[in-house]
Amino acid sequence: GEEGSGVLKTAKPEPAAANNARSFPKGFVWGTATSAYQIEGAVKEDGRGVSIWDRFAHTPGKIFDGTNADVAVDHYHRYKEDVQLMKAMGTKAYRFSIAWPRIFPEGKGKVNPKGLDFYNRLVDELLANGIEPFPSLYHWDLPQTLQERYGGWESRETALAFADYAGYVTEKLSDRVQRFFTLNEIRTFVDRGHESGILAPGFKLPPARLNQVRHHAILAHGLAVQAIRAKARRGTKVGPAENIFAVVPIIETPEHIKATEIAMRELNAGYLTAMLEGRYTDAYLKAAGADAPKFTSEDLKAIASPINFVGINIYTPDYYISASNKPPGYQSLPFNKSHPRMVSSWHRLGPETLYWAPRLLQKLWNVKEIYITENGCATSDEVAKDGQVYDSDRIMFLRSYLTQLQRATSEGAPVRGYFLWSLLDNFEWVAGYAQRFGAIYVDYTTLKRTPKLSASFYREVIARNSVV
Ligand code: PSG
Repeated sequence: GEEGSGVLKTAKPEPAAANNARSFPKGFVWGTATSAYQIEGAVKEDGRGVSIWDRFAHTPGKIFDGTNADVAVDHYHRYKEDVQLMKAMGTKAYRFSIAWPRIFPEGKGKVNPKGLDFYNRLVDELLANGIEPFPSLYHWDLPQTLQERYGGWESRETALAFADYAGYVTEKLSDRVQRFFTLNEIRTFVDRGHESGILAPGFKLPPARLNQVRHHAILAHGLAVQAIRAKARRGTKVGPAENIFAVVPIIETPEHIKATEIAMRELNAGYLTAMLEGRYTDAYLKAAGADAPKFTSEDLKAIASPINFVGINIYTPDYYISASNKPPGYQSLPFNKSHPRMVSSWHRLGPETLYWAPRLLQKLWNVKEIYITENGCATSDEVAKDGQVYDSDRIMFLRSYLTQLQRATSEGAPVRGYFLWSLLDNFEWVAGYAQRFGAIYVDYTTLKRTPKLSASFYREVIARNSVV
């Protein structure tokens, strides 16, 4: 039959080279990633409840282009077409998120079976097409009721409700789903949603309350891991998908590498470090002082519940050098004005992040299984006269990052898979539809999908299991 459309239809992959120095390990998992609010649309269908993102996006002045994701790219109705597009690229895995307010419209209490049905259909469609589902249980769309009734992540109640929801989904899907991610990017929704307030729910909390929000979010992760274990069918695996500070020693000398190891542990102290060590670091607690979160040793035990893998979303670098003359021994480097930038204001080019993050996770915490749960970039894509989208800049970005990832796996870093953000152009949060991250272009008037040139590039990478 027809394989996809546009650029993908004409591209013929070369046979995989037998012994290519740029190869990835056998069985390496190649996938794409999306999230519910960013692609689904159908926000009022089949009993879905309201989320904090519906509320936020409908508040005038919050979204750059004044849009919302009521329709988004209509994935809720077009999921079958989208699965065919994944298949045409040769991907064998798909990371999506489950919308909590579709399952529990009020966050807890009464369940909505029709909401679950959508994910049942999606999972079945993926499996029928040889694509492994990797769902995340939370990608920022908190049920609005939990925000109003409990103050959202400011309350422990939200963490408890999340664990119940996670257990319920596990009970229903783990006959077909082997791997779950708990929460996507705790750092981003905590800091940007509750400190700068540019993401939902749009708060600017003082430090003590902000630290408590962060504690409840990592507690939610830990309690969900326990709930998933309790309800799992045999072989269910679970881990976080965190936006770590991706630190890089700008010069690879032993002292700068040492400094970067310390920086990695301390910068991520409120997130991955706590999850992997079951403690807040002394420096973290000292810096917080009287504003430190309130917690029990039971909390810390839950937060550090054993996980099967660590998912990391990686976009932008933080460069470090040693500063042995002043404790704690590391010093961040400011970016030169001319450092290569991507379209998103926060995004700078730093391919070495995909080498250093896995290496540091292995070195510091002996992590045995790592997924790159997101990597990609927005580019200024346009449809050319011939109907194609020639995103050579995205290809350059991906090639440079994947080359560094291959360096990591060739040295034995335990990276098992990579998910390109994103499958499709979609609702990019505060940027609305103004930033396109997809390997597949979406015309926002007709919702027609057109694979970009980068989709052909990615298909080549996958077919050869090698960065080319
Ligand atoms: C990721 C990284 C940064 C900011 C925002 C994100 N950073 O380094 O400053 S959001 C993340 C998210 C997904 C987004 C995608 C692109 O998980 O939903 O669409 O990355 O921003």
